[in-house]
Amino acid sequence: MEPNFREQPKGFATKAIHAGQDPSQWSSKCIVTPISLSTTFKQRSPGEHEGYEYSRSGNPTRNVLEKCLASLDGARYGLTFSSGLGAEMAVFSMLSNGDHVVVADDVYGGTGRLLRQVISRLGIQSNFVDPTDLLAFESAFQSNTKLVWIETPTNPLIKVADIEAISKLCRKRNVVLAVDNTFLTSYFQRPLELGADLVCYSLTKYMNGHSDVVMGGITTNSDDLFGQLKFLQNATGIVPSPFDCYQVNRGLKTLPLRMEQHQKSSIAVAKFLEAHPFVEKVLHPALASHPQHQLTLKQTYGYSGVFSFYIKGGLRHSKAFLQNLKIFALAESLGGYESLAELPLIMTHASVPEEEREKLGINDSLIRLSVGLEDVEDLIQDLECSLLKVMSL
Ligand code: P1T
Repeated sequence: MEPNFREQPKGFATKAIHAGQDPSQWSSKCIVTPISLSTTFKQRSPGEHEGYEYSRSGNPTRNVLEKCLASLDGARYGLTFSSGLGAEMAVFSMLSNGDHVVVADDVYGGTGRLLRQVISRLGIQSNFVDPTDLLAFESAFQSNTKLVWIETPTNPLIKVADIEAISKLCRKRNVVLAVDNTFLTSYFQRPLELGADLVCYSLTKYMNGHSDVVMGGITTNSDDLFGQLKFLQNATGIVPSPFDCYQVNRGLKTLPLRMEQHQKSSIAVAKFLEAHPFVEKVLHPALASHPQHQLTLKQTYGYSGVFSFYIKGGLRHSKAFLQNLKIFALAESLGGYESLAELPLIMTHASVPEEEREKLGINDSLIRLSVGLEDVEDLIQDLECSLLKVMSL
């Protein structure tokens, strides 16, 4: 039986193709957004210009992408940054010495590293709490808490947090809620609809979808947050290049098609793994075995291609499994058309403190897959052959 997610309203694909792209904004009326390479723009008189003055503060190609991103999230504003972590740096830079952040305990390793090893030096402390335990989450709030940062689903343990419930906790206390929506994209989850204040992305992943750009993005409906972030984008200089903006804008045109196929293939792969004797456990929210399966169906419009599983045996087995794969490449990242597999313990989450990793279950048997757009029969066969090899070790 196929999972019964929230129904996607009509119109998303049209927005992905047309929002922000109006040809009449270009003197040549070109249909495809041009790559505007000029770093500077001629002014009529000092301080008087046509909307652009210097490419760090605003660029025509970037502007198209930012409008399209905003539209896909149903947001008033969109902003782009030189990487996902760059976007996070802008969000954390809104805080001041003495402020406090409540963070989901399972987040991308680089997000934890940024908070633990960089932002903490500015006198901003963070508490890492399980976002699926609302009571524990609420009790982590302090009088100086200014920001809540969650990923849902989380990387790499695929825990699903209740965005609406957490947004109510934040609203009561006037705390900003930021949701990292990298794993699901605007197509499968729109956190602003559920009460979030900021939606953050590593656009490097599904939104671009072709593993050839590193970029971050933020969308919001708040005039105040947009104003602060727009200022920080320019003042800190964490901006993407016009060529990269062109690529991501192009990638968005096929987002719905790609995500539909990622969803189909990842569910088929997850079901195959769940039935396999050498697999201990599969963490995939579209499967009924996932602890937040019902919440997932209520909150999201579908599921992407990234999920994790525990293989039987130890490090010897997980390493051999990854090395024997022929189609899945052993590599970090996710969300491209190509399938990837990795060991978070040693790769993407190596910077998480050891005791924290043990507590969470990021161990030597945890494998994360990013199911790509190859023929799913070939992907399943690849996994099956590799599992067969390691079973006999
Ligand atoms: O890599 P960058 O564009 O800077 O994005 C950082 C980031 C932010 N949020 C999430 C949920 C992420 O997964 C990432 C980057 N993640 C990987 C590179 C990875 O393999 O998990």
